[in-house]
Amino acid sequence: MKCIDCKEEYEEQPIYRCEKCNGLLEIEFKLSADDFDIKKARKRRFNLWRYKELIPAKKIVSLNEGGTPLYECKNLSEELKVKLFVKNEGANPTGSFKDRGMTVGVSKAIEFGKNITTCASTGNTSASLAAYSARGNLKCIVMIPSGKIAYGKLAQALIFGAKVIAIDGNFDKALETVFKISKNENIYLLNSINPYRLEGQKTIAYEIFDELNHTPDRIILPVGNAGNISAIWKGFKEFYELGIIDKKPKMTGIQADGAKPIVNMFKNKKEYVPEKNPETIATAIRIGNPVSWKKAINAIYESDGYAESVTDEEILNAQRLLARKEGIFVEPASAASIAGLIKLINEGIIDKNEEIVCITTGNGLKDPNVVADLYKNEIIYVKEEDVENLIKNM
Ligand code: AN7
Repeated sequence: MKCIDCKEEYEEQPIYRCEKCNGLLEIEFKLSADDFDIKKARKRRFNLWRYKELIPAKKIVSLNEGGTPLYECKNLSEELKVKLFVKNEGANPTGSFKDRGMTVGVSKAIEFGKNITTCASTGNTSASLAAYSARGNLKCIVMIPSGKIAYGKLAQALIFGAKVIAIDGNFDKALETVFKISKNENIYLLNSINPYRLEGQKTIAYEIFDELNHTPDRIILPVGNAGNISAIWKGFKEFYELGIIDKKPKMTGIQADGAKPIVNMFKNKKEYVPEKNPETIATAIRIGNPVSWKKAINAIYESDGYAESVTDEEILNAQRLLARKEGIFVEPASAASIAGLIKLINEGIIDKNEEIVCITTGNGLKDPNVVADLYKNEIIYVKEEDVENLIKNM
């Protein structure tokens, strides 16, 4: 483990920040082409553990995560005049990319001899941690912002048997609270500040190359706590260092207008300032003080990428567009990537014919209420005897 600021190195151990300067930690490999043979990996089953030589954990707890589909979106590509792929992370076992981090993180909790896991969450992290903890026979405590998590995610945390604590306050407040309880030595903190989580999530990059056989021009994804953009960038950098790829993509992060501290920093070339009262319909990314902001901003600058924000209306329009043009149903936060794509095309930041992979991070079924409310007027109520007439006039 290495501090991204002061570069202090640590043996593997359950710590979350640099003990010298409080900086973020990262897992560093000394990589050489002899350690990992992509041809050999490709003969294995298509899931995250195909890349086991590059993952610093033993596969102790798994639900067959990763190996998610990369869809070529012909209809939207034609409409938007780019070459668009969607990597649908909603196809993971609990319906979000968080499962990639949790198979590694919960395996690590067991390696470190912990018996309780915890996290603060806007929903998906808690659903995933609860599932992997159940499978690993660990107790699990999750802190959620009261009333502000999507119904499907809450249902998951509850059915998997986590102790669900609803905090009167937002995600940022919940995160402060779990930091305090994770000083207890039986407890392992599995928010994305935990660098092992990112070691699982970086495999999104590996898989994109694995399926395309080359690097796309750009990756677009929603940014909340900023772990995933950092993780995916790390994955591409590692494949580059290993000589597997000779080009890296532009990392492009999308936040919601009501929760955009990283976009503000990028666009105004200013210091990082947290957003005190984050607000958006995309509750997954309703985060005002993203813990990994520094890793994320590094990823954006190093990759010549971009950061943009979108309105709730743009998010909901993109959610509908992706569903109706491509048959892919994603939760609002995930639709932010498509909304961001459209905005950046209109702004001229994205060139025509660019090859782009949008990461749709969570399944649409996570948040059924948003859709049920918006589209309830599309239901056609008729008497049985009137159905035939209605169809004739369609
Ligand atoms: C669907 O579950 O932070 O930038 O506590 O659920 O890596 O935080 C969720 C985040 C994007 C943002 N899309 O990823 C949580 C939580 C979906 C998400 C993000 C989240 P990061």
